[in-house]
Amino acid sequence: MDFVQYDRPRQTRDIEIVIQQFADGSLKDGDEVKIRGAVHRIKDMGDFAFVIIRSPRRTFQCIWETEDAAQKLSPEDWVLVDGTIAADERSPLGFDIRISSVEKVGGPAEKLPLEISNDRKMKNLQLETLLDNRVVTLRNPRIRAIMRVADGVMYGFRQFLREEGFTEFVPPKMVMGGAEGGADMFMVKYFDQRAYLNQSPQQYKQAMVGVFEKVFTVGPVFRGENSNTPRHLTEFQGLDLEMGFIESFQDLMELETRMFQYIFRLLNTEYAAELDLVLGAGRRLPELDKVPQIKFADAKELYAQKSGKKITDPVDLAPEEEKWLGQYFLEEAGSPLVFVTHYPSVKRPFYAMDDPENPRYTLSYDLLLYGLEVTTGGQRIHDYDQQVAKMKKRHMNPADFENYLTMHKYGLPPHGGFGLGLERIVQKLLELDNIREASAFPRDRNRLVP
Ligand code: AMO
Repeated sequence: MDFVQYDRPRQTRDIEIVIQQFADGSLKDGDEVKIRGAVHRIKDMGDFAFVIIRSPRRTFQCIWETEDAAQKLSPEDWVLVDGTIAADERSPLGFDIRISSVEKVGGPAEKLPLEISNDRKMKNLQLETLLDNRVVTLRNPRIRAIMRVADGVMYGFRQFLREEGFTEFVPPKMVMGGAEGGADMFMVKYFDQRAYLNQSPQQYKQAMVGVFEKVFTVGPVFRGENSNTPRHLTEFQGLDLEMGFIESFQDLMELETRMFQYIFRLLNTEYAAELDLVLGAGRRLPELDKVPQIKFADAKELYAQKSGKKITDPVDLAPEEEKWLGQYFLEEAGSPLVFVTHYPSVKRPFYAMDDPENPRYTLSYDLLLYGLEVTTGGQRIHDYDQQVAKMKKRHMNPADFENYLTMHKYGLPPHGGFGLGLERIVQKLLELDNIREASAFPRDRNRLVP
């Protein structure tokens, strides 16, 4: 019988290990090393060449004493390199690698349509061109650093919530209807009936409160947003959580503040190289200390008062108003985050709990990050009769929501939660003009490829 031999020692060829060993002194000038990666760029110097190799998190320089390097290798060749350490203080790693032999194990069948190693040329390209060629443009060090930061935000979200005692679950993506209003859902043919792509895990995260009390989920959320704006995708990654036994929706804002503190610190430490590449050398995210909160109605007043403009829409914040509020609290409180609380009931879904002190408003909030809404959250109605009454007040037929109401019928604790859009967070943290830059393979009104 054959068995899988899973514990044989493997040669990693990992440059990160070489760097560590050079730093701790176990590798020295002249020692043999083996590494792997993609050929990022070749600089032919006549009787030798600089070969820049790209590994998953960096690019580094090798020296190849050969006269025809550019004939033997081309950009995007995948190579196994044997060589020796050539200590050099001018090198960012403290050493280059002198190549003794190269084995090519993969490579392009055609010349690349873009010079992905040329940052200047890449910066001048239209976003659509970058997106059309995403399979290769994602390999550009700056662009892939954006995706690594997205990894960091998801990692921080999951890690933080686990430490807080939350359990991860996976909701279905194909559903019969929506909880957010249902207007902008994508329909799919489901055998001989209609199904929709879920526009939020809302119903499922609430139901899971009855199972695990504190839950979260990370996954795609679909919105048939017809508008092509710099902040909307038709498929985005939702970071959603829900928790039971809250005393008030203030508990949610406290949790979210600590969550952002955790994510910022994680990015500043473990993702520093990526922040250097995207924001500029040495730039880090601010230490979050005090995060302001303001009631929706007061925020409207404040904007009108300070900007001298009239309140046109009393129940919603326009993008310019969000931007202005973000700037105001950044200047006044030094905070990139501001919670806007007590949104008007008419603008919130049927599940939002109204404020008993003033039922025109809800116990809910939006969180702005540098002036863009990145979160919606709040306390939900957990009592069956109260939920049915609110539906009726809205001229909704509770019978149509029988499925949603099952959890209320059989009992839920007081609870609330919030949902964040991953790409919007990355967009704002990395100062990107367009949300599409924050998605590896964005989906919008006009884009279904690559
Ligand atoms: P909401 O609809 O506000 O709330 O969505 C939550 C967050 O998701 C992000 N977002 C988007 N990101 C990119 N493209 C879009 N088209 C898009 N739409 C929304 C935003 C937004 O803040 N169930 C509630 C959440 C809750 O109360 O728990 C909900 O879906 O960052």
